[in-house]
Amino acid sequence: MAIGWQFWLGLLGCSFALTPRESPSRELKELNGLWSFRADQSANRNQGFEEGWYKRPLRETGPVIDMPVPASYNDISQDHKLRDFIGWVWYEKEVWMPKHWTSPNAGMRIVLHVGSANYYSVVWVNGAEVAFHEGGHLPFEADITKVIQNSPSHQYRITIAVNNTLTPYTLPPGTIQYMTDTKRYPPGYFVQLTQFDFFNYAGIHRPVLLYTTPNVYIDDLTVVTDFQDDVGIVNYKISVQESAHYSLSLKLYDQNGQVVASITDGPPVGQLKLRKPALWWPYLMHEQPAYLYNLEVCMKSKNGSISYEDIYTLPVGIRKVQVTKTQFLINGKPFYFHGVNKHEDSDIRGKGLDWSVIIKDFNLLRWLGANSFRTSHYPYAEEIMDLCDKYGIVVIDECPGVGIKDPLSFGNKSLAHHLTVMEELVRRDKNRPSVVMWSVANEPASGLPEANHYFKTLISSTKAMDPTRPVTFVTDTSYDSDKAVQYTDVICVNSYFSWYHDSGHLEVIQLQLNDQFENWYNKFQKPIIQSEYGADTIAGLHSDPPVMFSEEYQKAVMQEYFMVFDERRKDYLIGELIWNFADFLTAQSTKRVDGNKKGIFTRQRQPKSSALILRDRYWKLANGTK
Ligand code: BDP
Repeated sequence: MAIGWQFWLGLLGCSFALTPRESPSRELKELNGLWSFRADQSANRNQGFEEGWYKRPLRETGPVIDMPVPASYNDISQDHKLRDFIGWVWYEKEVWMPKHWTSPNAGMRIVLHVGSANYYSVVWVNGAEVAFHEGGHLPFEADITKVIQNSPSHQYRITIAVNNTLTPYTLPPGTIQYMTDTKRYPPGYFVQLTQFDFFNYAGIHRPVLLYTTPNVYIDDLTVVTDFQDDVGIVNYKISVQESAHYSLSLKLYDQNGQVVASITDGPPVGQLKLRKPALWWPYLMHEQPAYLYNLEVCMKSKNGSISYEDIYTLPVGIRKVQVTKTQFLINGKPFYFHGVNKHEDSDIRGKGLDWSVIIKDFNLLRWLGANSFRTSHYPYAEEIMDLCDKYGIVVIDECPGVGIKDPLSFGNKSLAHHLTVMEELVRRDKNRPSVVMWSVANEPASGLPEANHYFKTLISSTKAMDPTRPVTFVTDTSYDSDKAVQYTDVICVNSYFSWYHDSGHLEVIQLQLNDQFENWYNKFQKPIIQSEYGADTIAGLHSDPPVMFSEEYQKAVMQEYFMVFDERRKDYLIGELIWNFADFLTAQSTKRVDGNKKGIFTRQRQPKSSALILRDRYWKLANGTK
C-alpha cells in the first residue's frame, strides 16, 4: 500500500538565494500564528489529494484543529496518533493582502517564502499549485504574483500539505516497514525506520512569509571577502532578473552609518576596497568581535516609461579562512573550536522556531565561553545563522546527510539529491562570515566501497560551488577502513569511549583517544576536530565513585578527554565539540529514557554540573590560560 507521496517525486522544487529582508523597495508580511490543520488519517494517506482538499476551505473537508506556525505538530495536541503520525498533514491560512499588492499594474512581484517544512511540501494559493519542495531544514519559495494579480481580491487561501515520510533516497534516509502478520499487528500497520538519533519532528518549522520585490529585481548577491596589509576587499557578484538594462550602485556602511566604500553605476561583478577594515573576528578572539558592515545594493532599471528600483542590504563580515596540515586559521591566526553540537529541539514546539529559546541558547553559549557550534545534523534557521554572524559564533554548517548507512542510499539517485541539498545550503549561507566550513554528512557508512565515489563527487562539487571554504564530513568509521576522509580538508571524528564501548571503564579513554588521534593524523596529515564525545546523564543523579548516567560520570568522561585534548592541541587537534549542548528528544527505544540525555544542559536549558567544568575550561582556553 502506498502512502501517497510518490506522486510528487520528480517534480521540480524551487529554491531561493537571498534571505528575505525589508527595504525601501521590499515589503514583508509574516503569516505566522494559527493555521487550520488536518492530518490525513486515511489508510493510504491520500484522501486529501483524491478529494482535492486544496480546492476549498479545509474546514469544509472535515474536522480541523488550530495549529501554531512555526512549530512541529507532534507535541501540540493530546492525540497520540498525531504525535507519531506519518503521512500528509494539511495546513491552511486565509490571508489578507494589502490592496496595492494585488493590482495587475502594481509593478511588483509577490513571493511566498517558507523557512522550512519537514519533509515534502506542496503549496497552493486559492487552489492553484505554486510550489513543491523536497527536504526539511531549508527554505523554498514560490512567485505567486500571477495567481494574486490575476484574481484581485482581499483574501487569499494558502494551503500547504506536508509529508514526513522518508525513503532510502531522502536526506536523512528512512524506510517504511509494513507489518502484515495479522495475528500480531492490526490491518494497515506500518512503522518508519530511521538511523538517526533525534525525533523526526514534522510540520511547518520556520516562518512563512510574503514579501515583495519590484518586477525587475536583485535575485542574488554573492560576496567573498579578503584583506591585504591594511586594505579590506569585498568581491561581489550581483544577479538581476527580468531586464538586461539596469544600473547598479553599491555602498558599504560601517557600524556608525558612514559610507566607507562605494561604486556608482558599477558592473555586476566587481570589487570594493576600504582602508583599515575592522575584521570579523570570532567571539572571544578579539575585543571587538563580529564586526559587520552593511552592503547596500541599489539597482535601477527603466523599461519605456516605467522605472524600477530595488534595494537590498546584506550584512558583510570581512574575514578569511585557511587550513594547513595542523591548523585552522581565521584571519591568519590559529583558531581552536571550543564549542558544542546542538539540535533545534525544545519542549512542546519540537523543531519549531522560537525566539525565546534561540536567545536563551545564545546567552548560554556565551556564558559557557563557547566560540562555535556544528549544526548537527541539518541546517538551522536563517534567524539563528543571522545571530551567529552578529555575535561571532563560528559555525560548521552541516546538511541533513545523517543516517546514510544502507548501500541503497549511496546510488546516483541519492547522490543527485544530496548535491541539490548542498547547492541549496551553499546558496543560502554562502555570504555568512560565521560559516567557516561545510559538513556534507554525519557518520555515514564511509567504510563501504560505494562511499569512495559518493564522497569524492559530493565534496569536490561542494568545493566547486564554494572554493572559499573547507569541506568536511563527520566520521565514526575506523581510520583504516574509511573511504571518504581522504577527500576532506579537516578530519572530524566522533567517539564514545567508555560509553558505547567499554561501558563504565573510564580508564580506557586516554589510551583509546590518543590512539584514535595518532592513527588519523599519521595516515592523512590533516588537522582534526573531536566533533562528538560525551555521556548520557540524568540531571540530579549522583554517584561517587562515578557510575554511568550520573552527573559525576559525565564529568569524569569529559575530564579524561580533556587530558588528551591538551596534549594533542599542541600539534594537530584544532577543536572539541561536546555532544550535546542540551538534552533532546529521540524516537522511543530501550536505549533512550525520554530522549538523549547527553546534554550539558537539560532540555529546559538548566545546567548539569558538567556545564560548569566545561565553562571553566572554555574560558581558560579563550584567555590562553589553559
Ligand atoms: C552519534 C550521533 C548522534 C547521536 C550520538 C549519541 O552522531 O546523532 O545522538 O551518537 O548516541 O553517533 O548520543
